[in-house]
Amino acid sequence: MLVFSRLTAAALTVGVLVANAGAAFAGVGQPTPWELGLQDAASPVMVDIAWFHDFLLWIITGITLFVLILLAIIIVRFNARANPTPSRTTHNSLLEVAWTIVPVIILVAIAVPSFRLLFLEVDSPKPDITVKATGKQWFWSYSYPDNGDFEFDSLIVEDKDLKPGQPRLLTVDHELVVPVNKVVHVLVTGADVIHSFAVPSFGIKIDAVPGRLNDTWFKATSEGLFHGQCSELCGKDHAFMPITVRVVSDAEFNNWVAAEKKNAGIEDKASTTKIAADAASR
Ligand SMILES: [Cu+2]
Repeated sequence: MLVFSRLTAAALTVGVLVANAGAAFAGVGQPTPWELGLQDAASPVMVDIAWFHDFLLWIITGITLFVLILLAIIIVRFNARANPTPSRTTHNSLLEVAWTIVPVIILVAIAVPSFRLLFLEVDSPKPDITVKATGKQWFWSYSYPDNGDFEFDSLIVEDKDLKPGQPRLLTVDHELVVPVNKVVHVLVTGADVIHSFAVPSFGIKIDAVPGRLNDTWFKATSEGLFHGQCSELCGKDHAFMPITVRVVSDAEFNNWVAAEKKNAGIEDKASTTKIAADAASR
C-alpha cells in the first residue's frame, strides 16, 4: 500500500506540474518552447474550443481513474491466492443496466456542447468584412473583395532577415490585416494543391482546395499579431508558408486599406470602406 500511495503522490506531482506548465507556457498568437496545451484564445470560437478541450480532459481523467481503481481492486482482492474459490456469477441485471446507461449519459453530456460548438464554427454570423485566402505552392495570397479587391502575396521571412522578436518560420513579409472586434469572413481556396488555412488562437483551420471555395470566420478580440501555418501537407515547402494576421483598430485598418489600394493603383471611388460605413451607422 505504501507503494500505491507513493505512486499516487508522484502522479499528482506530475499532474500539477503539467497543468501549471500548460498555463505558463501557452502563448497568444504563437507557440512557445515546451508549450503544453492550446494557444491562448483570441476569438469567441477558440474560447469555446479551449473550454470543450478542458471539459473532455476532466471526463477522460475521471473514466481512466475509475477503471484504474477497479483494476487495482480486482488485482488485489480477486487473485488466485487471495480468492482461491471464485464465484460462478455470470449475470447481474442491475450492473448491466448501469454500465449501459452511464456511458449513454456521458456521451450525451459530451454531444450537447460538441454540437453547439460545431454550429458556432460552421454557422458564420453576418460578416463585417470578407477576406479571401488562396493557398499556393508555397505562400498565401490575400484579397479584400469588400475593400476594392486588391490582392497581395504573403511570403515567409527567411531566418537571416528576421528582426529581433520575430518568430522563426512564422513571420511573413506582408501580413493579413483585419480590424479588431469585427466578424471576419474568410473565403479559402487553393490554386494548385490542397493547403489548409489555420490560425490556432482564432480556432480556425480549413482546407484550401483547388476549384472549391471553403469559408470560415473569426472575430479577433484583441489587437496584435497572430500566427498560423499551412496545415495540410502540400509539398516540399509546406513548412515554409506561414500565416500572420495583424489585428488593428478600425482607424488603422482604414489607413492600411487606403495605402494598399494606392499601392495596387486602385482608384478610390465611392469606396469609403464597409467598415467606415458600419462605424458611422452605429
Ligand atoms: Cu500548403
